[in-house]
Amino acid sequence: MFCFQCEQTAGGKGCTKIGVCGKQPEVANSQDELTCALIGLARASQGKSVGPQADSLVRQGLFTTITNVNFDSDRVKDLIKQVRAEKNKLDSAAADFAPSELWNGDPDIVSLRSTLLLGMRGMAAYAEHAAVLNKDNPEVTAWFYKGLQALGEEHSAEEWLGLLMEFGKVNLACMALLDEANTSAYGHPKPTKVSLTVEKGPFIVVTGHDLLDLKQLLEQTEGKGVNVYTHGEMLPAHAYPEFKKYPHLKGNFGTAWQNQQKEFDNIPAPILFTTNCLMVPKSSYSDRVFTTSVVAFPGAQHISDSNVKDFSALIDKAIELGGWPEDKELTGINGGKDVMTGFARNTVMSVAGTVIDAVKAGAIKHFFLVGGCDGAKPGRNYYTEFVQKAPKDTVILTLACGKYRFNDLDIGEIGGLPRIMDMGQCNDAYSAIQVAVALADAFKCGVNDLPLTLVLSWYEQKAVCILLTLLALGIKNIYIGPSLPAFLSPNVLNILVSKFDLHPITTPENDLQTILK
Ligand code: SF4
Ligand code: SF3
Repeated sequence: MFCFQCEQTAGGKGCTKIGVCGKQPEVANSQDELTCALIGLARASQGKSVGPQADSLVRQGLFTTITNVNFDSDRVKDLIKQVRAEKNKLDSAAADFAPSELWNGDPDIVSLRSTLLLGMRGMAAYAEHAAVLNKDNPEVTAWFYKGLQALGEEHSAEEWLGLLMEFGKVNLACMALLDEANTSAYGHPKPTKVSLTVEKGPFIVVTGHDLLDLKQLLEQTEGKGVNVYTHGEMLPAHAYPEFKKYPHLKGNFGTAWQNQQKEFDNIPAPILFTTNCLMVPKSSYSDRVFTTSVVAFPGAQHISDSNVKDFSALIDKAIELGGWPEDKELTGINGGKDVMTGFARNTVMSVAGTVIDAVKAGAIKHFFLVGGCDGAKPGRNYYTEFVQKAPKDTVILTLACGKYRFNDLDIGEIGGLPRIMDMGQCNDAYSAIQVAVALADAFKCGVNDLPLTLVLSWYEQKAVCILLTLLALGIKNIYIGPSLPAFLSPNVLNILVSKFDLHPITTPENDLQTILK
C-alpha cells in the first residue's frame, strides 16, 4: 500500500505498511483500484458526464477514499464492480489507469497529480451532500469527469497548475451549490448558543457533515423519548431554523474527531457516523457504532441508503442503552459549558454596517479566519494559543472541526459582536469567502488588501479542495499548518510559496507579530 493523503501520514512521508488512521493495506489497495477504475470510466465517457447513475458513482467513489471514511474493503470492491459495469456500458475497450502508476513517477508530477486527485475527493463529498438534497450543478458534475480523465494523462507542470486553478474555481461553485442546498432546505443559520450538557435518558450522538441524515433521524425520534446530540462537524446544524423545530435536538456532545475513542468509550448511547471522521472503534463501544452513506467499518452496523433511511435499529439501541440516569454536565476543551455557532454569511452580512463602522473607528484592527480540520498530532495547540494571544481589537472567524480547540473560550465582544464567530462546517468556507468579498467591496479594495489573514489547519482532503479554491481566487498570504502536506514536493511547494505567499505556521507570537506589523 501507499497513501500520503492526510496530515498524520507515517513519518510525514507516507503510510506503507498500515495507515496511521488504521486503514489496512487491502483497503488502501482497493481504494487505489477504485480510483483507477473511475479514471477508466472517465476515459470511456471521454471526460463528459454520462447520466445520473454514473454521476452518483463518481461522487461516491471519490468520497469513499477520503481519510477516515471507509475501512471496509468489501464495500470498496463492490463499488469497483459497479464503476466497471458502468464503464463497459460506454466503452469496454477503455482501460483503467494502472494503480502502480498512481503514486509513481517524476516527484513533481506525482505531487501535482495527487494534489488534484485529493482535492477532487474533497469536492466529491460536498457534491454528494448537495446531491442528496437534489441539487446538482452540471458544471461541477462535468468537471469530475474532466478531472478524472486528466489524472490519467500526461501533462507538463504548467498544465497541471492550470488544472489545479480551474479545479479551485469549480470547487467554489460546488461549495456555493451546497450552501444553496442547505439554506434552501433548512433556512439561513442564526447565532445560536449550544449546550454541552447531556440530559438524562436515552440519546443518540450524530457526527459527520450530512444534514439530511440528521433531519431524518430527528423526524424518526420525535415523540420517542430519545434525545439527539450533535458531535464534531454536525454542531452547526443547531443554527438552522429548520433544526430548531426539534426540541429533542438538545445540544452538542464531545469535541473534535480525534478525541472520539476517549469520548465514546463509556457513553450509554449509540453513535451515527454520516461522513468522516471515523476512527477504528474500540471494542468497548464498537457495538454502538452505526454508519451510513459511504462510511463503513467491518462489523459496524450500516444503515443503507434510500430516500428515507430506516434508523429504527439505531433508535432501538438508544432506548436499550437508556442514557445516563442524571443530567451530565460536560464541558469543552477549555472548560466552557456551551458554545456559539451560526455566524454564517447571512448573519455576518446583516451586521456588516456595524462591522464596517467598527473598522473605520479603529475598534476592529484585524480579522483572522482561524479554521480548518483538527487532528491528533502535537503542534495543534498553536491554534488555541493564536486565538488566546490575538489582540483584543481583533475578530476571529472560524469554521470546521479545528474550532473545538477554542470555541468554548470567552474572549469577549467588540461592538456587541462576539470576538469568536463560528461560521459552520468546513464547506461553509463559502460563507467566509462571501463575507471577505463583501468587505472588500465595502472598503473598495481587493480581498488581499483587507485587514484579514487566513490561518488554516489541515488534516484531510476537504481542506485540500478549499485551499485550492482560495488560491484560485488569488488569495495570498495564507498561513498553513500544523505541518505541510507530504504530497507537496519541494519544487511544488516553492511554486506555491512564491506565487501565493503561502506561509507554513511558526509560533503564534511570531506569526501574530508578522501579520500585525
Ligand atoms: Fe496514512 Fe492518512 Fe492515508 Fe490513513 S489516510 S493511510 S493515515 S496517509
Ligand atoms: Fe474535520 Fe474530519 Fe476536516 Fe469538515 S471532520 S473538517 S477533519
